[in-house]
Amino acid sequence: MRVLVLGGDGYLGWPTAVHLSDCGHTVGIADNFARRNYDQELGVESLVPIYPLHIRVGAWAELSGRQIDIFCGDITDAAFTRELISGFRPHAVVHFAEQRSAPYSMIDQAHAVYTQRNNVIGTLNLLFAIAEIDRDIHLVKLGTMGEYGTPNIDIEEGWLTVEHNGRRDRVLYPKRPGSFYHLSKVHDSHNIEFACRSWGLRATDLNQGIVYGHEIAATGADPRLATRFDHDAIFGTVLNRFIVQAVLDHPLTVYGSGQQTRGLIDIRDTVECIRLACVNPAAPGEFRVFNQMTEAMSIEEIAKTVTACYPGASEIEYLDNPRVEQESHYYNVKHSGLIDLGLQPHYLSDTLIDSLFAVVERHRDRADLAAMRPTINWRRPGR
Ligand code: NAD
Ligand code: USQ
Repeated sequence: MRVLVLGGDGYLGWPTAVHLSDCGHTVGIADNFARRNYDQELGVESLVPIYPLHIRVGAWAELSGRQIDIFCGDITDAAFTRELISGFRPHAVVHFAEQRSAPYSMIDQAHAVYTQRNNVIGTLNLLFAIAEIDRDIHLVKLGTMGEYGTPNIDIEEGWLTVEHNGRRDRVLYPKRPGSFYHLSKVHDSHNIEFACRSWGLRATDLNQGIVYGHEIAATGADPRLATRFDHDAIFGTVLNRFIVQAVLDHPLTVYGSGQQTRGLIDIRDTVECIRLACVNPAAPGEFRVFNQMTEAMSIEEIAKTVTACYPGASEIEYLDNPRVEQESHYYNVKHSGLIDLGLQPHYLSDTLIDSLFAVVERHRDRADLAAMRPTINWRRPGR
């Protein structure tokens, strides 16, 4: 297949592009390098050094004999997006190209507006380009488990059958997201469902949980292929942060009571889920939703798992929760769609955690302890 990976220079986009190429697909990457610019803006950087995209692609070609095309540009530019799709003529477009940090979207008005503008307009441009150029192109879009929030009923895969006053209908699952970033994904989902219903597009919305891990087999082969590994309080995600905190002898920063539960997924499963979605496309007109997570854990359980595995001393610090989120809630998520397509999940294990401790140990001198404490407060917009 010809697969275009939008946001292919990011934490997940890069290993996904390599995995798809490794599996024999013809891959193109588009990116505007916004993520590298947020590092400049925030004065932080990936704990693991990352190489410029052309070096990564060159190293992959050297090792595998496979080329990946690079397209530099911003998908909020409609002309760029149209030319990208008409020039590459993909069978599938994997869309990672969004601002993905909840705290970043909550910094102030400008960051909330930037996030929603970047994410919603980029996706709209893509929908229009696909509708104009070839409605058979399958859109594989990264959504998030956070679109649903933490409702007091089971979370279905995107759709809910409702009975009301004696009548029955199948409706999009009600959403109660927890940040302007998570809201941008809800707006995307509604726009994509409308495009499928109106124009007959085919789309898969992957409501992904929090990703942890660093390497997949193919990117572990050469340091030039490494993907990013963030540990700061704005872009670092919880499990990866806890690993870094344990190694650096910094207390593990549990927000609130830590009873809030989240869906998790290993980065090796992320790239395989994307491949499975691409090779098993949605039908014309279908808005298909999968919950892309493999297990659920409370934040406190994650912290205790990390401290139990760490060979040295490590402790947990319970901080006032800077976010507005339920800490004690029901959480039961259906996530069988990707398993039915053949996913064989990796569950969080001691071996994986040990290998992540080793990655952090190798790069511990690059860690920034000052960036570890949360500075963005949901209740106090603006700084
Ligand atoms: P990332 O920030 O590392 O990667 C996103 C990439 O998209 C970056 O390289 C960035 O430069 C690029 N980009 C952003 N806006 C763009 C634009 N307008 N035009 C072109 N390129 C643009 O993020 P990630 O962690 O790799 O996440 C990828 C996707 O997966 C995101 O949509 C995110 O919401 C979703 N997701 C991530 C996680 C996670 O834990 N990392 C979990 C669930 C869902
Ligand atoms: N948390 C802590 N301590 C920390 C960091 C986070 O207790 O040091 C808690 C948060 O309060 C929250 C949970 O851990 O309850 C998850 O926070 P996170 O920063 O790891 O993840 P989140 O903000 O939800 O966002 C991440 C990605 C985002 C993706 C989302 C999937 O950045 O792109 O969409 O995970 S999900 O959470 O399922 O919506």
